[in-house]
Amino acid sequence: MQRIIPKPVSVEPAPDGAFTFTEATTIVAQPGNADAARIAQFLSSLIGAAPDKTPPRVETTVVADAPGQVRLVLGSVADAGDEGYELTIAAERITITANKPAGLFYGVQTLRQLLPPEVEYEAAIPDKARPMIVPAGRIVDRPRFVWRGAMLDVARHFFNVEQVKRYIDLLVLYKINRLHLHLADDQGWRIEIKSWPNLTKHGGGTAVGGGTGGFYTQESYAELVKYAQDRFITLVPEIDMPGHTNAALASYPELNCDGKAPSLYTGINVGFSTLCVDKDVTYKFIDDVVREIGALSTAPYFHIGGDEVQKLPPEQYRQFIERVQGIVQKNGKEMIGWDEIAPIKLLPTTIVQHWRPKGHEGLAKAARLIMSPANRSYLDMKYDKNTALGLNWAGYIDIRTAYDWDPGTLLAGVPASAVLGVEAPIWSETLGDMFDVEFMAFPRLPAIAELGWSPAARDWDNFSRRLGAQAPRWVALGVNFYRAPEVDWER
Ligand code: TNX
Repeated sequence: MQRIIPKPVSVEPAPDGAFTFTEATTIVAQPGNADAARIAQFLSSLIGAAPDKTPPRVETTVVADAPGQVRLVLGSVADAGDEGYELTIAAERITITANKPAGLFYGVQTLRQLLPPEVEYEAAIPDKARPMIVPAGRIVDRPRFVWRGAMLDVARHFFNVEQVKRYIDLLVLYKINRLHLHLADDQGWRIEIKSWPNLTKHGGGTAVGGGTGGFYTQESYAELVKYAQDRFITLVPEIDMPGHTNAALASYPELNCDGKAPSLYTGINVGFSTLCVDKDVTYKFIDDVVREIGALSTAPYFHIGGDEVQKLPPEQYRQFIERVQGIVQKNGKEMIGWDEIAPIKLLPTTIVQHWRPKGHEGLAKAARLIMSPANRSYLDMKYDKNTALGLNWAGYIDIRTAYDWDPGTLLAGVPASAVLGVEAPIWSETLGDMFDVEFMAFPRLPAIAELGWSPAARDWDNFSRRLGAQAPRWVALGVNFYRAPEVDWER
């Protein structure tokens, strides 16, 4: 019970007793609630995946309390908010109670970490079958922050629907609730825009190093939105502008000030491209893009990037961001931008995403902030000088560096109340497939997830023990993780 990541608010193991899953175990979902039924089904499939186990029957109607049940109850739990839960395990039954389905889902993720790793692997060796026992006790839990994010750069290298679903599957283990997708950059445009078809037809066809790229059709993006939503993750779309736009500029000559389309770009430089901010067609283009993507998302957010613009004087940059902020607002979304937008006049709903370790201008006045300092939370930074993958412009990030900081107090002058939470971005200049992504994300992603969920107190030795205990589960899931030398990995 003391191994859970992110660390729960309170864990009280009982002195003795345990619940045993048997053929007779049933999972009773809150009657009449489709989310609760889906979550019950998730738990049932998990148990059914272990060797020799049948998936427990799921009940979705009113069923009398009886021994041998796992009950998922929507009720009223004090101080649990929309995402908290209470998990009670006794010999007779397991009960998860929450105010909202998200809380039931997180309670199930906690229970999952108390189950043996065989539940993660359908093809586990049958003679390894063991009785499935969970120790008795009580866990009361709720998140510290509302924004517990990961980001995947699908522009530098493209990751297809199945790959993104796999990443989502791993994120839910650690109670992440936002997946920000960096959908366009110099090297590729990755989402179909029906009114500007050449963006993907031409601009989606390559990647860093000159691969074939790829893109999401609107239908496949909608499928991802749904897949994430069913797992209580909000997809946050980003179209970076006015810089990081070579793929768009290459696809439509009219977006360039000189009316000439540049070639597609497959290198890894930044800062050289910009939309033509003086042309009306640029704003028509942005409006179409925000409207079409906005219609596909259940998210109230639209991320406009806004980073690393080297080709515009500050005044032109300011005017551009203010105008785009209006377009995003008109389309019913809250704007998010990287921290270069902070000095500008922002709406109270606009969210600033802090990333530059030294870029603090204007942050103290931001009403809403996401913390993703590159020297702590950038999962594409190398672990140390020997890491083959990744970059090192923000330094090396070992596990302790990723873990040992506080998003609430990192920035002097920023009130804790303005901090929405944390995010762990993965930029993919050097990462070509999910094996690479997983190697950089694990084990640092769980560290950032804990900063987002758990109370502020940090204890490296305790965290490192809990992290080491995750290894058999990652092995069962086939996660290509880095066995960082500072952690004692369980076999
Ligand atoms: C900086 S983070 C960038 C990205 C790069 C990343 C590589 C940010 C807002 N801009 O364009 O991919 O560094 O670590």
